[in-house]
Amino acid sequence: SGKQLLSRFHGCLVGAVLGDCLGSPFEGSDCVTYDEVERISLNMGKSTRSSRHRFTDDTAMTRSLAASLIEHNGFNAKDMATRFTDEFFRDSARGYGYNVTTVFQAWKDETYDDVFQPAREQFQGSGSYGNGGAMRIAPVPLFGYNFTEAKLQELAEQTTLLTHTHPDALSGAILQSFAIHQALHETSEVLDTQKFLDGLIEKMNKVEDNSEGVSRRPKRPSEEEPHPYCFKLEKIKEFLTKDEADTRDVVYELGTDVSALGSVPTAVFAFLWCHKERKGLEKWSPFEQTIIHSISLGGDTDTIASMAGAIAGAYYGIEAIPWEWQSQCEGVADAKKYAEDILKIVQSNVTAE
Ligand code: R7I
Ligand code: MG
Ligand code: MG
Ligand code: MG
Repeated sequence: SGKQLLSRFHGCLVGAVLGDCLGSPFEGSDCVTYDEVERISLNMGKSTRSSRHRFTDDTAMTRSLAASLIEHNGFNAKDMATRFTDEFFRDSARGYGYNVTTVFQAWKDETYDDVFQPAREQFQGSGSYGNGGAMRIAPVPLFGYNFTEAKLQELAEQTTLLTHTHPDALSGAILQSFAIHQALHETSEVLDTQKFLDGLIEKMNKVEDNSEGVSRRPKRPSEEEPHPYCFKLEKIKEFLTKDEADTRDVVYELGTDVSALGSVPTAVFAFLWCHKERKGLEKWSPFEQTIIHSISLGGDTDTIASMAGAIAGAYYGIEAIPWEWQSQCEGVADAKKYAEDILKIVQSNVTAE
């Protein structure tokens, strides 16, 4: 129903903001205990007013991406690039990745002549493999709620190519889009996590085979693992067959770094792992577990918690997200407005067809 869908759209973008805000105090640290997450990110026992959490670049770029899709009813490269850049120069102290800021500078200097060129020149021409494309992708699967797999992939690639051209960055953004898209469409109350992963593996196999990739997609240099995302999704399947997972094993196998390959599968894992009640997290709901567990893995905590939060929010809906958490985080009301505007477009596009 319409209401249920609005709840999922709200949940997705609010989940993304919350993960970013609550995860950012721990970005770059080692594994974090659940107690520390509760004390610092959740301000347990403290007044919430005085300790509002700021969002970082993850949310800043998500907002620009959403606003651009809404304004143009789809992808407009120059407009999206302009919004990313204006936002960066308006408020650059949001913890942006170091290299992506040179893309913003080049756009500004070259007056957005060829918006795709600066990203191609990153890292001596191999392109950034950072998770910056994936971290801001949530509006894409919302906007593409009724899209085919191929169309959703294309939109994810277009928005990512503005700053990240490395195949790993593209595939990471595509995987995160598929994960949110599946979560939005998932109606069973008890999730079949193996089936959820099989769905992602089937889609990512095609992506990684490169058979259906768009022509401008750069070829992946021959590497040890030809299907690195599918490989990690299989690892997640293994973890999920067990009752407990050692954090060090998860970090070792899946990663918690700023690369797309070392963080997007981890976010998918956190969502699926926390669908069941987990040791040490008994007092929390599955959505809450997802955020807390994501942060506890350490490393790129804002981004992993944000991506996991977006998937979880898309599945559990806004009702699953505690008001207390929402009120502590900057940008929640705006996230809801973006979700509503995107849903309106999705629904009017259906009527128009
Ligand atoms: O991907 P990006 O937008 O960064 C996002 C991350 C998130 O964690 C945010 O929360 C924020 O903290 O930053 O920005 P990029 O600058 O494109 O990539 C991030 C980092 O990944 C770079 O600064 C590099 O350290 C690393 N990196 C690479 N290193 C070597 N070779 C990305 N691509 C390469 C590469 O090809
Ligand atoms: Mg950040
Ligand atoms: Mg193959
Ligand atoms: Mg980060």
